[in-house]
Parts: sequence; structure tokens; C-alpha cells
Amino acid sequence: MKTRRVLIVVDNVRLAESLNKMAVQWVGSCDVHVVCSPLAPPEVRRHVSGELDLVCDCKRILSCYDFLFSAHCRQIIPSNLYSAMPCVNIHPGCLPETRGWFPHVWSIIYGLPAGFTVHVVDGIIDHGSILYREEVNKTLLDTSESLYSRVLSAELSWIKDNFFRLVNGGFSPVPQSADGRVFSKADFDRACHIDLNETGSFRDFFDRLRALSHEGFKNAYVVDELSGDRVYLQVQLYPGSFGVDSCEDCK
Ligand code: 0FX
Repeated sequence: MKTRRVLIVVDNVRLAESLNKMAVQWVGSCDVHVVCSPLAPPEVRRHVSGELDLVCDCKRILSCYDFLFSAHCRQIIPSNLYSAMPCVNIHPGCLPETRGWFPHVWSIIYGLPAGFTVHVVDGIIDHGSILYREEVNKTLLDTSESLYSRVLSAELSWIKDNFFRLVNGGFSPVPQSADGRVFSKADFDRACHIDLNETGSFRDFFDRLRALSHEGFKNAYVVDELSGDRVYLQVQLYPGSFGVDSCEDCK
């Protein structure tokens, strides 16, 4: 069988670091090149071997590669690429339930499944036929950060075990159903604004707050009515046994 020339486009730091290490180990069995798109955050560039613009470098990509794998690539894959070569995307959420931005956040807020989906790229975001979908468990102890980390670990473990099978066409595409919802960055920004006069159950508030708690990011906030300034908040959740304090400071 002819060795596939594979292009991985990755714009996520943790995935970039691990995929680059995997590609080194694959040398000899698979011809893989790991790059980022022009929209990648600066930290990603340390882990990849260059940058390719999926629009401007389209001709070059078509002549040098015969399979494209998008791993949280932020650039939209143009039709002249996905109509001429197999293009597959790994989405950090379960499709079709959570299309779009930060899927695990909506999994917590709306009680939807969390996980990842590997799908064929077509002209609509997170819409193409599904090649593989895996759910990860989520518990009441999860925040955005812990659930997201579990999803990334599951993605990497699957890629490590299944990449050759994927590039050699070993997964059958199953069309997505029309259900599900597309979550936008604007939806996330709206969820971040907590209206102090909003009423609801404490469970809804607890879920929303932990879904927006992610170290390093200022997400959820309330507005100080006097100054107009934002006050940011996030939760820390601790495990404990029934009736027993597990927090040393609480003793
Ligand atoms: O790379 P990625 O994990 O994924 C995002 C989208 O969720 C995904 O659907 C799309 N296919 C891909 C191209 O981009 O996103 P990130 O590295 O920007 O953010 C990682 C996590 O960090 C995010 O899931 C939640 C958290 N985060 C991120 C930002 C920018 C926050 O909590 N607040 C933020 O403002």
C-alpha cells in the first residue's frame, strides 16, 4: 500500500506538543507533517514544524499531501481542500449535540454528553459524517478545566491508537442527524455575564459557575452596580466523604 502523506494542522498547545512527539515515533511507518494555522496562539508554534495557511497555501497542500487531519485548527478548511482530498476534524465535543465553541462547557450547563468526535469535514462547521465518537464521564466534581483535560486526554489516546487506521480509511462515515445545536463564542460570552437579579435553581447556578471555572481564564462575572466594574468569580470543588471534611483548612 502506498504510504499516505499526512498533514496535521493543530492550533492547540497540549495537542501540538503530543502530536509532534507521536509524529516523531511514526517516522518510517507514516509520512506525517505537523503544522499550525496562522490563527494558532504563539505557544503552539514551539511544538510544530511550521505554519501553513489553508487558504493561501492550498495548492501546495494539495500537491504535497493526500490526507489532512485538523486538530482544533482555528482556520476554516476551504472547499477546494476538502473537495479534493480527505479532510478529517477532531472536535472536542459529542456531535451532533454540542457543535461549535467550548463544547464541554455546554455539556455541564445543559447536561449533555461530553467527549470527542472524529468527523469528515464538509462545508458546515462540525457537521460532516461521523467516523468515531467517544463519550467521557463527567461528575458533579467537574469544572470546565477538569472535564476539558479529560476530553483532551481521551482525544490523544484515541489518536495514538487509531491514527494509521484513520488515514487508511478504516472508519466508515455515518451521516450526522440534524439534531444538536451550534454554540458560538457569543453564547459563551453571554453565559459569562451573571445577572445578580436572575432567578433559578441553585443547581443551575452551580452548574453554570463550574462550567465557567477554568484556571487562567476570567470567565464568569457579575457587575458591581455602583462602579460598573466587573467582579470575576470561579469555583473550586473538593471531594469528600459523607459527613467528613476532607479539607485540611476546615478542621
Ligand atoms: O482548541 P480549543 O480546545 O477548541 C476550540 C473550540 O472549542 C473547538 O470547537 C474548535 N474546533 C477549536 C478550533 O477551538 O480551544 P482553546 O484552546 O481556545 O480553549 C481551551 C479551553 O480553555 C476551552 O475549552 C475553555 C477554556 N477557555 C478558553 C478561553 C479562550 C476559557 O475558559 N475561557 C476563554 O476565554
